[in-house]
Amino acid sequence: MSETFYGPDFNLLSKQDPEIAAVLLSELKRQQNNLQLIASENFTSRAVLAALGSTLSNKYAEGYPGKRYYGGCEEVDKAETIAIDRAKDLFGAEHANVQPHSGASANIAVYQAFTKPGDTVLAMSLPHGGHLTHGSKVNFSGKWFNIVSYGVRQDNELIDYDELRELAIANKPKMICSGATAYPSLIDFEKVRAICDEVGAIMWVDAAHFIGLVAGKAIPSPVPYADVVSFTTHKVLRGPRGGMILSKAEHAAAIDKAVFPGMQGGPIMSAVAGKAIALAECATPAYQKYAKDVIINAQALAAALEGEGMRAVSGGTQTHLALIDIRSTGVNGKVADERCGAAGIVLNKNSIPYDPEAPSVTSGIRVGTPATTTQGMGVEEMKTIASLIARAIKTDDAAAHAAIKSEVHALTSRFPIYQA
Ligand code: DSN
Repeated sequence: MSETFYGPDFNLLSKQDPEIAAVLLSELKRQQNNLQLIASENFTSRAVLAALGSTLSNKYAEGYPGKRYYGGCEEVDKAETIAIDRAKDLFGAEHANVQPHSGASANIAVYQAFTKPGDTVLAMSLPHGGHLTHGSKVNFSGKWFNIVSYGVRQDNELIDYDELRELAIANKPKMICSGATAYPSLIDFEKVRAICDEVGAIMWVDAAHFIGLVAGKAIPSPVPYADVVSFTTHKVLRGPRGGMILSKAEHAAAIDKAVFPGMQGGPIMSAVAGKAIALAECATPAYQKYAKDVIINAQALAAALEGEGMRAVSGGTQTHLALIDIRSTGVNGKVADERCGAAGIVLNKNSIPYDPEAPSVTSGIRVGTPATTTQGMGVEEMKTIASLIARAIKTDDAAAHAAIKSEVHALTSRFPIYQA
């Protein structure tokens, strides 16, 4: 069954390069047979996969539609123009750049468009959920910029907007960034805009995690408030791996120049076409229902994990992910991640706010529902998944993990993906 999913080209690949063909096949089976709860992953459509495997991959197209540095760009120009128009329509944005290869690339372009090395930027602290490119000391952002971090309050685990305002007034940042990898609540963009206006800072929203929920009209959009919104296209949004930037018209030239030639050369045109396809999919009523279901499922999963004696950080979730404090189980995040993996449940260990454990160990796990919701799972399955997670975490017995894995297989085979 799996072999036929890839189509006739897979037979060619199998003959030419059996080693890599085997990897493609076993990764397909891994995605089909395990529970995929990584909050930043999803199952993209076959139409998007078709674009990624197309001859658009062969084309160099440095520049922008109508202003390229290479000949023969008339067809890829159409794909990029369609992607730009769809992004502007879907998000009500004044400008869209669809070329960044990834979220990190998009963020390099944002820094470049609005700041110079050494400038002060206010961003969410990594241990409280910020992204790597929001000032990690081992990332370009932490090395080249003066990053001042804000976090969440210890009592309610929500962003402390008072602290954010005080830090903004004290440090006069060039840019204030909102967005996170492990923040289950909504961000108050109106409040952040007011703080940016008060101190004259650029408002940058890194919407990588939640932009798909915005696309599906399931949560409020940052686009009307922010100067610039960067994001990845492969999370809830369910497109190909890649990045994108939306901005106000006044910043269009700075963004485009920062992406090319500032940050990268030729765009990956097969991915640009895939982004266009995903954006059209996001504009459908079916996707809007999906986005709402993702949140309903995340809330059900968080509640069921609480029912198993664990604690949902900030009391639950308003998005696609939940951050779970698992200290009550006596097991740390690293061990929980390994035990769940042995049971066919793919999730990640994650620091919780004010975590006493090191980032390599952690006291928490992060669970997300974009992929299982794409499979068609609902609230009942979330309850089952919570129970499977709890059982997997609480035992170190290999036979017990094997038994849970069989139950995982039974569940995932009721919600098949990527069939021939
Ligand atoms: N690495 C990504 C995540 O999993 O959250 C950040 O975009």
